[in-house]
Amino acid sequence: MSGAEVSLGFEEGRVVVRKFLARPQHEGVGAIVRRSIGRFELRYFDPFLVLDEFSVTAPAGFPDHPHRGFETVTYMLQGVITHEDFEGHKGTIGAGDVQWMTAGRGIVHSEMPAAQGTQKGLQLWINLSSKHKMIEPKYQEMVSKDISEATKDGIKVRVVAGEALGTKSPIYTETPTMYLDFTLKPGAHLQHPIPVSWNAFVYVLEGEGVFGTPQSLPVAGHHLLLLGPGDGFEAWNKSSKNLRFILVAGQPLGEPVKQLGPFVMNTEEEIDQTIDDFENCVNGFEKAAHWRSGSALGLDF
Ligand code: FJE
Ligand code: FE
Repeated sequence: MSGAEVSLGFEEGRVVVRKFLARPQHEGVGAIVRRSIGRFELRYFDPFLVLDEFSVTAPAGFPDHPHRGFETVTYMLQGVITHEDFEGHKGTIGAGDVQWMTAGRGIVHSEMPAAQGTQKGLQLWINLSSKHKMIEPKYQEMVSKDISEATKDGIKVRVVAGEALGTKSPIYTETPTMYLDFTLKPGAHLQHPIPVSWNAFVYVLEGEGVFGTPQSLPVAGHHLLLLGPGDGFEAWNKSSKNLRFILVAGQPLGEPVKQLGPFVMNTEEEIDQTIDDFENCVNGFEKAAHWRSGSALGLDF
C-alpha cells in the first residue's frame, strides 16, 4: 500500500459514477417534489425506492393514502408537516426533526402542511426485505434536539441513522441504513467510511461541493450523486460558503421489486393480493374502512 492510501484511512475511495439534477414535478395534491431516485431514468437504487425533495404550501399536501412493503423517512428542512394515520397516530414534525416510519404490512395516512408558508424536506423510501414486508407498522420520531450532532475540523454532522465522528443514532433501521446530514465550512475536508457492500449516494442541499476526488467539478444543490464501489468517501468544500449535503448508504436487498404506486412487493401476485387487501380492508388495512384524516374531513379549517 502506498503512503497516500494509508493517509486516506481507507483502501478505495468511492467516486461519483452518476449525477442527476432533480427537477420539480407535481405530486400528491398541489405539492411539488424534486424526485431523484424513483424517476424514469433511475427506477431503483437498491434498497432505495424514492428520494423526493418536497415543497408544500397549504392547501397542497399528501392527503389520505396507503403504503405497504417499505419504510418512509421524512426529514424536515423548513416549516412543519402534520401526519395522521388510521390507527390514530398523529404528530407534527418541524425543521431538523425526522420521522422514520416502517409501513410494513400497511399504513393509511395523510401528510399535510401545519403552518402558513412553504414546508420543505426530504422523503426517502427504503425497501424492506421479503421477510420484513409484512411486519407490524411502527414509527420512530426524533425531534431536532434529540438528533446527535458531532463537530470536528469545520465539519458538522447530524446523525439521523448510523454512526459518524464517533456519534451513534438510536434509530433502528429494518434495512441496514446510514443517513448523515453534513455541513462543511469553507476549506473543510471530509473522510468517511462506508461499508463495502452497501449502495451509497449524496444529495446536495446547499452550497457547492467537490465529491469523490479532489479534481472533480463542484456540484450544487438539487443534485443526486451515485457513488461507485469502495470502503470510504471524501468530500471537499473549496467554496467560500457552507456546503450541506446528505450522505445515505444502505445494504442492498438483491430481491425482485414489484411496485404499484405506494405498494412495493416482490411479485405480481403479492401486488394483486395487496390491492385485494386494501380494497377489502383486510390483512393490515382493517382500519381503512371507516377512517378519514382530520384534514380530509376539513377539521383543520
Ligand atoms: C405517495 C404520490 C405521492 N413524496 N414527499 C403517490 F405524492 C405520495 C406521497 C409522497 C410524499 C409525502 C411527503 Cl410528506 C413528502 C412525498 C411522495 O405521499 F405516497 C404516492 N403513492
Ligand atoms: Fe405517505
